[in-house]
Amino acid sequence: MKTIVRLLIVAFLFANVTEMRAEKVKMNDSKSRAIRGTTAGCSPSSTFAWLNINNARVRVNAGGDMWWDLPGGTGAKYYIPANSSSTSLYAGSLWIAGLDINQQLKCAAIRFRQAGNDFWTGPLTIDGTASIDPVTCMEYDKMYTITRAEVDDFIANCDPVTGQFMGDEIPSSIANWPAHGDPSRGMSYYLAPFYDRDKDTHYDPAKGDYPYYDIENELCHSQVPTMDESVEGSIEGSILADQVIKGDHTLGWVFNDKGNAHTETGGSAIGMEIRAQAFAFATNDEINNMTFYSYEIINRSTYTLTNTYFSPWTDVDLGFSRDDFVGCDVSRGLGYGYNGKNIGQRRTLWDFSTNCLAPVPSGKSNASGLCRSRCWHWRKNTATSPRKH
Ligand SMILES: [Ca+2]
Ligand SMILES: [Ca+2]
Ligand SMILES: [Ca+2]
Repeated sequence: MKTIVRLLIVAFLFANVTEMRAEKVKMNDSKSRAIRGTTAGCSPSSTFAWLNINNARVRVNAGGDMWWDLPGGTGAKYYIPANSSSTSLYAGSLWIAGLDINQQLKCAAIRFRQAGNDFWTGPLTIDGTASIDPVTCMEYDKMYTITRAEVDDFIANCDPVTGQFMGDEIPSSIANWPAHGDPSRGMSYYLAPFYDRDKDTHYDPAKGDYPYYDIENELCHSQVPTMDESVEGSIEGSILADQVIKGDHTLGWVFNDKGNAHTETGGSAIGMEIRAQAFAFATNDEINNMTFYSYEIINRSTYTLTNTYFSPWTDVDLGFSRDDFVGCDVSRGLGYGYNGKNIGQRRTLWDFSTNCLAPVPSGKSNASGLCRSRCWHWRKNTATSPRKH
């Protein structure tokens, strides 16, 4: 049984930050912890990419954390304005915890990786063991970067009737799009969303298939369920119809909590596969100052995780960190940070939203039904927040 939820985080940055400082070492907790759970011996991720199409220039790491540079020791990498050296966020990650059938706490969460790590790259097997091996972890230690402009150009080079690609060469970002996993290694056949032009359930850009930006704003045109690996995800004519890539610039990656021992939390592994996107729009309004993060969280284990909680953990460092204050607006689901000293107008906000209910209700064996009847529309220049349907 699989529980799928989708979580969206929006970082709104209204910043005119001029302070810079050398970042402190955030944490060095070396106390020993009991380490439990089945592990695969994967190495920590080392890959990152930049989201940089608008007024924010943001480093995103593939290992479940973002906005900062641990190996390089150079700290915050959430630059705004994009062409400046000013930063407004230090680090962020995803926290997940819940109870298994024996009421045992399972959790996956990281902060600064100096005390350990709970996340590794790559998809898990769909056979119930939710397993992975070091080779797969390493193979997927990468970011898939694509832009809406690349896909628009690609479509313009496809025959409008047959879909056949008529250009000289398919761009590598489209040719190498990770649409499919390897079923012979236990993975789901469907990984990254793609538009299946010829409806043959296989990704083939030479025949006009493309990474699935919602070009025509036609989402939810079908009620066909998706991501149902009980039938290997083979949904005729509508593969991943309610899952799209978003933004004008998109980073995609897959990570999990089964690649090795949870040395950050000391908790037991859950068996979560997380398909993540970081994206941004280039606009002439306030969206140009925002970045977005979307997580599809899939429970690949055979047990139901009850009393489940998710949280996007965020460490605000609005320039100089020691005068920062934080708060929240519960009714609007907003967090915010601001400077305690009156040195210019500076603030940063982040918005948490999900199109599924979280925590997953106790006793639900499969909450994916909560998701299927809903989807998001992303309309450039018209939506300041995702619209729910
Ligand atoms: Ca196809
Ligand atoms: Ca901070
Ligand atoms: Ca500050």
